[in-house]
Amino acid sequence: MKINEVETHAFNDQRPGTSGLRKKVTVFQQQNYLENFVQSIFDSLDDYRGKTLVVGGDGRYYNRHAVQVILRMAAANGFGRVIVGRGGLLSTPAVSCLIRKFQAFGGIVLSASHNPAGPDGDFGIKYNTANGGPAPEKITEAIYSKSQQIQRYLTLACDDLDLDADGEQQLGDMKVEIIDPVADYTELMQNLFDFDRIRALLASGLFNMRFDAMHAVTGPYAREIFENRLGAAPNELLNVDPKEDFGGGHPDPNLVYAKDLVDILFGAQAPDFGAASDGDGDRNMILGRRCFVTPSDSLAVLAANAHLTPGYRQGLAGIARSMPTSQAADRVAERLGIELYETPTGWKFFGNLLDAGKATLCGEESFGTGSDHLREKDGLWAVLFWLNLLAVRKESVQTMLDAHWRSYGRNYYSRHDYEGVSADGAGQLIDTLRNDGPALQGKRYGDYEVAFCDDFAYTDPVDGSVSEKQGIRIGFTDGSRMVFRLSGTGTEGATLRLYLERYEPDPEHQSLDAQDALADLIRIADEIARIRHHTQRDAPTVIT
Ligand code: G16
Repeated sequence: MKINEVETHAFNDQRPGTSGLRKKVTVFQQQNYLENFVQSIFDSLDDYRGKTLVVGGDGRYYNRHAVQVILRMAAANGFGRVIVGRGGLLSTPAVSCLIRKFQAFGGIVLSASHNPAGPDGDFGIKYNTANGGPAPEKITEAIYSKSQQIQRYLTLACDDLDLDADGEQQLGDMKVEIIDPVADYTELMQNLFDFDRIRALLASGLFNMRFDAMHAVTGPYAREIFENRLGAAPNELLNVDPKEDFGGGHPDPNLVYAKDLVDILFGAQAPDFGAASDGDGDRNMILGRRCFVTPSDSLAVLAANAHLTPGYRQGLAGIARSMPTSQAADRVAERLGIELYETPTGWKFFGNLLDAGKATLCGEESFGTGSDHLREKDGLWAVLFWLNLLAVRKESVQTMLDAHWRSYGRNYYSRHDYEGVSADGAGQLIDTLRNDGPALQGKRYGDYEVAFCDDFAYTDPVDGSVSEKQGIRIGFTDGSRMVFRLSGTGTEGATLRLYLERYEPDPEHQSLDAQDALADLIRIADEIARIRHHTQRDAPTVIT
């Protein structure tokens, strides 16, 4: 089959963000835009000829087209085999699972995660390396650098392949293997958790759950795992048919965008357990009856109880969390006598710690939890982990949470997002804090005294690489914190994130609403950073 060398010109906006390249679909639809980025990925890699690539995405609009483009380009660039999920579908954790299981050279994930989809929505593309995890910064920077020099891309002149029939097809010298997107991932989950016990819990008649796939990629996974393997009733699963526009929704599993599920769990005759995942299946939200578990608390509870599951019975090597995630897990690590690692935002920063066996569990405040079973965060894994613990402890989610707080203290926590604000204003806010912040030390705001203010920098303990300017931290003498940073995943203007945290050791004061408990810090944050002035907004867009 003839290899075509197509002339092209660089686009200057192809620097990957927190998690790959995310743009509006209309940006990706520009002539050669997708092809340029795919060729830049290949041009930044060495020694992949004849090797295996895994390709799949969350099924959003443009997914199928992108898979066809990548297949032709992978063949023209000399890959030996590409494994593709049927219909072009693979959740992000499933891509990670397949890369590891089949010892692939790497993988390409097509997703803009929880961002809305459709012709006017977002699309994204991300490269994962042989360990199954997102490419580290040195590779994403190399991809960007190639994208700025690109003059040609390679492709094959041929028709689209049939993505819907399992089995092997030939594309030039390359094999394309279409596989069931769900099977290998399901097998991995079965090895980690006690499916018999969870099945018994679901069959007991005493326990009801709801899982909301939000019309995104976890639908088929949830059907196979919860319904077929664990015996959940069909009405316990919501929105399990993946749609190219996610049913017009915003598949971000949080209190705002998963409102239908939240209403069910906080309504009359609420079920015992609720959970949701996002567009590409790597995020999770955990709910109990009239109870919300923050992702930071979820990490801490999973870590404290991990020994109750088959997969983690041997104990944990260490715990890692992103810097803005609350310090609840730190207390668990301390009690377990294991190391706690604080990394910048972005799952890619956990990769080295997991590969080196330094951390077993990882978590982020952005509804991401995972472990060394993969190199991506994993939504359904977290749901199964909770179900396994509930099946063993035979307690409600709220009871488990209360017991955890009584034992370790409660880290009240909230994130306030100001989405789509002016990039200049948000940039000024951060610059001002960066310059003037250190002088805040010793200043008092009501009951709070500033202990330090810095711009978080991280030195990777495995390879020594340094990542700077990862968020402004203001710490107070009582251990409370606030963090300001700009999101690296938005596609419009800038998104300012404010993370707030206050520690409460006294069980008598652990049942406040988080916003009430954090009210003073919220006021102080505005006073210090002049949020309203810089964002021109009176209130955050999303509070979680
Ligand atoms: C991505 C990254 C996460 C990160 C999140 C939010 O998640 O994989 O590590 O925490 O974005 O990043 P930011 O605060 O920069 O917007 P996902 O689920 O969007 O791929």
